[in-house]
Amino acid sequence: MPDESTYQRLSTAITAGEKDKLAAAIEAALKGGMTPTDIIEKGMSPGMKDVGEKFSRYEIYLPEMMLAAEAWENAMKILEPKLLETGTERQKAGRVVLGTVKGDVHSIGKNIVGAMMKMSGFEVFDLGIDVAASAFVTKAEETGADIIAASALMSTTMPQQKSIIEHLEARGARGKYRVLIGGGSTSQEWADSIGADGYGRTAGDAAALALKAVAKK
Ligand code: B12
Repeated sequence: MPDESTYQRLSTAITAGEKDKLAAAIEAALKGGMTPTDIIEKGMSPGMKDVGEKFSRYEIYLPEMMLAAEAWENAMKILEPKLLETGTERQKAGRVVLGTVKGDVHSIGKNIVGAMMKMSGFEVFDLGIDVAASAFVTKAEETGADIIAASALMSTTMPQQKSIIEHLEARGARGKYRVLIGGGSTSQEWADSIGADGYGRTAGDAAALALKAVAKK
């Protein structure tokens, strides 16, 4: 049975950037029957949110933020295969071109979005981080994708999501793809203002939105 102390252990290990403690807490949580999604969403994510808040209050600095990110990435080596195991074996739901926009190196949220989409049956073409708007469009054309999903964590990089839509329009291809956006400071209002097809607050939302988008297509 998941309990508060398990979530607390996971969160504290992220905040402290302690990768061995985090790995041990994850093993214990999995043994106790907690799902990988709950471990991520209810344990690790609140810890990472705390890291962001402490960073903006100058209580921690870049090296601490990097340690937290390292602990997270190490944890995903345990969790991602488990996430995919719980995914349904079904026909491909569709194709997604995924990436973090130009100027932005944040990969953690984007990677979870990719894992959740794979879990929902999508074929995911992950372009990585710092991806130019034109590269999203080129890859979508090349793979015959249904969806372009773009992550942006910073207020300075959000305009790149708009740039993807502008590139699609310039190539006369806007109608061919559903554009989903998410990450950090983005919002439904931002999605509406740039003419995106959907905004997701969490990776779970991202997968649900993607399924809805292909059903509509
Ligand atoms: C970890 C981290 C880093 C790590 C990233 C490591 C990595 N491999 O990703 C490192 C240390 C490298 C880093 C660097 C920097 N960072 Co940083 N970072 C963070 C931090 C603490 C956590 C981000 C994270 O991974 N969260 C956990 C994941 C799970 O959440 P998420 O990314 O939001 O993703 C979820 C949802 O948003 C959604 N989602 C995400 N993408 C998508 C896409 C779609 C399509 C959909 C539908 C949904 C979706 O699903 C995900 C899962 O639920 C945030 C704080 C914060 N609260 O976001 C700051 C933060 C984003 N960073 C910040 C800054 C300023 C920087 C630096 C400029 C610092 C510096 N001085 O160098 C550099 C940026 C360099 C660059 N050019 O990109 C600021 C940005 C401020 C702003 N609003 O513009 C933040 C907000 C911290 C702060 N409070 O000031 N960072």
